[in-house]
Amino acid sequence: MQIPPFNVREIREQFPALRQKIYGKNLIYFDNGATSQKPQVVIDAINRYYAVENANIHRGVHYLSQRATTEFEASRIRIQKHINARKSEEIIFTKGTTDSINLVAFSYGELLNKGDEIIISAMEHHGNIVPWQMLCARKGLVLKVIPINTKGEIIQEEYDKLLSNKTKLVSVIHISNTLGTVNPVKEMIKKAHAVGAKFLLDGAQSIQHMKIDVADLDCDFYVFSGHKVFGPTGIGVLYGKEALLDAMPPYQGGGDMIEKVTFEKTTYNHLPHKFEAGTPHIAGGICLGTAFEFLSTIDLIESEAYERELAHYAEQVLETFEDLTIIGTAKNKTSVVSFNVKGLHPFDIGTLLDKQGIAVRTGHHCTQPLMDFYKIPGTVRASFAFYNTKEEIDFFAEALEKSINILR
Ligand code: 7TS
Repeated sequence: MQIPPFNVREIREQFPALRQKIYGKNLIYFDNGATSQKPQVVIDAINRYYAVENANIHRGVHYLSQRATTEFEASRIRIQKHINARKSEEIIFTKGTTDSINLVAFSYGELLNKGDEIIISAMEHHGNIVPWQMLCARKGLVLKVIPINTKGEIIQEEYDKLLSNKTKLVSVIHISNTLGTVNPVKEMIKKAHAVGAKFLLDGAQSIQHMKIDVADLDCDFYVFSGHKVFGPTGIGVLYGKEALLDAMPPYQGGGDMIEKVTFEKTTYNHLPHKFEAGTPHIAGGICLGTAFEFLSTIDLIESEAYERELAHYAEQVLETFEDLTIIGTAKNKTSVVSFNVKGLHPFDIGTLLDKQGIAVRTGHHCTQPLMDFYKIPGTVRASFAFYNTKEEIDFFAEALEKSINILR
């Protein structure tokens, strides 16, 4: 299919949420790091599913069940193709990024032994910290943290020092949800493999901002949430290399994940079903496929460049403010601008921006250790998607100035 030229106006038209007014003001949605808005095709697909397609999957002889099964599995294949996985069996549907990481922490964790080491970075989301802490407590493993510099970049020399033959897994955020840093993960994956460790890439903030190719990256696991990539909430993906997923024990037991059950012994289903116990989020799975169908109509090389330009423009505008500090100044960054204004609390700024129709996130962004590193309670975060515009950033800057004047 020919991808049309990147056109923000045409893309915006597909997102009904962006047309609404909040407190009588045009909505400016700068909270895409938390969740993205949904295009009309995804909303229609959700309605259509529940109106006329609803049935349980992998079990019915009847027409609707077979059709839902076909669509659910077609979505898996669409996602496989989008991220260039070798097989659709390598795509496991989960509830989201957090669920995917917990699955790996439990199941891959079962293969690890006392004294084995796991490495994460200092800029991880709680979802990529706590599951490893729980695993370490359960199995007597050691969690190591790669430090970052004040720009918000992983210190590669420190990473090199932490890697050893004790390292069994490295789990790192691809793009920081708080700082916007794009980590040099391809090189980091190579280094992990050189000591025999596996690599999990937290793609919660990357799949919506760049073309992902898991074969090229050579990561062992890649995880993301459907709701941040223009799809429904409650659905997400764990990509894993087949041999690794095959070697891992099931995470949860129940229907669908079995081959044969007797009271004496149960054998498990093959991939991907081994990791999908119980009735999955069928509508979510199917409509996540629709979200990827939508993504396939967008030139992701162009949109990535456009989003970098938006973030850069926002930084330039914010730098003109007195007493404003941008948190996260990595050389390679995109889509996120976090900041603080001296003497003002992020929450107060966020509240006043909201009254002007602008949605930002304030607080620690589920990265409390990162806030501790910068010795701040939180930030105001504007996070962009390809449907945002420079005009919105200009309006945001005016609104910010008004807010600061009110608070001072
Ligand atoms: N990892 C990263 C990098 C994230 O940004 C998030 C969510 C998660 C994991 C967890 O995703 P979930 O869908 O399972 O909740 N990040 C954010 C955020 O920045 N603001 O709200 C949620």
